[in-house]
Amino acid sequence: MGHEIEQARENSPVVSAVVVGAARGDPASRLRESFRSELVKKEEDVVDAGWAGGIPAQYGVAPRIRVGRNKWFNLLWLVPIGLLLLIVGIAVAKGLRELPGVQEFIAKYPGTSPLPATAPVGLPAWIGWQHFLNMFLMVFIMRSGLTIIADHPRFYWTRHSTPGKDWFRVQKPIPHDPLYTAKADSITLPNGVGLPGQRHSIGLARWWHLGVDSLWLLNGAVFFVLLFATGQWMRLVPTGWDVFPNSVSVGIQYLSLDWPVDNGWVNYNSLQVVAYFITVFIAAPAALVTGLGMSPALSTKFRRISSVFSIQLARSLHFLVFCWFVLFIVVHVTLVLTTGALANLNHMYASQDSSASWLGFWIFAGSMVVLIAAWVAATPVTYKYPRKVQRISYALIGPVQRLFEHVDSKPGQYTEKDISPYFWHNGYYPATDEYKELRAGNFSNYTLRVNGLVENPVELTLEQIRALPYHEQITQHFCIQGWSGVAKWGGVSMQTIVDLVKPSPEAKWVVFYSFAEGPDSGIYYDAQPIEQMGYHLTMLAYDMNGEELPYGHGAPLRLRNEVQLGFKMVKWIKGVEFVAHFDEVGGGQGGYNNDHEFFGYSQSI
Ligand SMILES: Nc1nc2c(c(=O)[nH]1)N[C@H]1C(S)=C(S)[C@@H](COP(=O)(O)O)O[C@H]1N2
Ligand SMILES: [Mo]
Repeated sequence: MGHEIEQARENSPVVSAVVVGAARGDPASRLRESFRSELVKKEEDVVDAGWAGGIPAQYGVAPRIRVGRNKWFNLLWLVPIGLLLLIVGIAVAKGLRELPGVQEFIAKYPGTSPLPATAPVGLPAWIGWQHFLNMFLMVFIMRSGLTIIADHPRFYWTRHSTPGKDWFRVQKPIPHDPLYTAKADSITLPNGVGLPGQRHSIGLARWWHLGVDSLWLLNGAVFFVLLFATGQWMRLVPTGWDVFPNSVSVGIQYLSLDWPVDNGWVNYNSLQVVAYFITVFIAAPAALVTGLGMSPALSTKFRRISSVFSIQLARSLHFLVFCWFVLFIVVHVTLVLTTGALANLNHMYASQDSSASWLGFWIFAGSMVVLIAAWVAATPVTYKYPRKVQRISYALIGPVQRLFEHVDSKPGQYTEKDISPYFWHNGYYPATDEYKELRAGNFSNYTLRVNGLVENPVELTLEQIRALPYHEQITQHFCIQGWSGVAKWGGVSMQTIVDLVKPSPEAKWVVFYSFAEGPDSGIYYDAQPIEQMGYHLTMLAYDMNGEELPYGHGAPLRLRNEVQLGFKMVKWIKGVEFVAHFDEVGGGQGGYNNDHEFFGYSQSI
């Protein structure tokens, strides 16, 4: 139904009520004037106490899981409960081993499945290197991932991010204030845990996360190739059903504290094989797939997949993959160190089968020194050289981000029944007298100025904008912080504006200026590639969910560009300027958050 209206209105001829502002008595020179004089010229180049408007630290609460409708279980209880279960488990396992049936079972399934005759013996040096690189890179991936979570410390199962429907939170319940923002909800992480960890340092955390991810994936790809080229895969992939009874047998043996005799140099026990298999062949690929599942560009392009595998499902599963890795690391390290540490370290770090030599231990110790030094240095170095961190990471992940920007956004539409019952607010509300007066006058004196490198600059009243062909879309919003929501947006397609002003060939970027200032003063703005202005789902909205765009969501006019993250969708727009390049505007990074908080300008993932 909605789409039919949209079609009908889009096919209507351009209404001729559009006139330039000069007709309303404004001097023609104003029409050419750029709002860039209201921007802060400086780009941030360190993170210090005054950074991001001096956002004060705010700590969350202990992690909680929702049980039923509104009961919350504090996960710290898992510590005593886990200890209790361990003690009970040990007692039960010890008892079991007294039973003749269990003894027969363990004799039949001692815990190790035989390997094919062609399986390689021993661990070559490349596995040691890959193991170290994998561990080293994962430290930064996991820490920066925690900082990303801390920016919206809640998980949901559906794309609606409705308060009270979160299944996990590290933050208090959402307050009833209707204008509560997602930024206000963000939390600080204890020093040394997150990367960087300061409250709302998600811009830098994402550079770490995505940049190191690309190295981790490269390391993983090399690992997979070598695994299959050398036959080492046979040691990690279960090849018979007996892996299950053997795993149970190993479990009972471990729990009864009478451990199986292992020879990891030749063959892992079945529980190890299962754990390694899950980690290498399920968890690692799942980390990639669930990570990509959060991309606005890919979710818009592959809307059908995203309808089922929504950003929030992807985000929740991404977090559960993280939990698996944490659990794996804790158990793995504990067992490596308690089941013949010297031999185990010799296998992995010195590629030799010896339980007497200390070589493996010393190489391991050296690698730990490197890891801990990097761990300690990462946050302070990031605060001191944030632009370097950004540049290095952008060199790694930028090509993929730019590639995904060119996807077709058209499939990304939803239907009325998909509209979210709650849509988060975000950003800094406009506080200028100019905006307050306009709002008090119901925006009757509002004008949108569209100028820059165009043939026909215009200044349009809201009435004139409303007279342009109507465009409507039901689409999903992806905030960089992690929440999402679907809404119906009504207004004018950016293509209509482009046709009206006729950009000159030199115009390559389009800058949107807001009435609202950002936390570091200067008005909010964002620059976007001109190519995306022609996308079917790029529009200026003055309606939301069938009503006038509310104050909190950007009245009277806000941008929608559905291949991008939410921070690019400027609210309370007062001007649009076509420019050759954004480096001449503001701090030169392509947007307010880019100048001040190290966000990137191609944020398709
Ligand atoms: N002027 C202005 N526009 C802004 C912001 C802002 O701080 N100032 N925040 C952005 C961010 S981070 C998001 S996620 C969306 C949120 O839009 P909503 O409040 O309608 O959900 O607005 C974007 N537009
Ligand atoms: Mo956002």
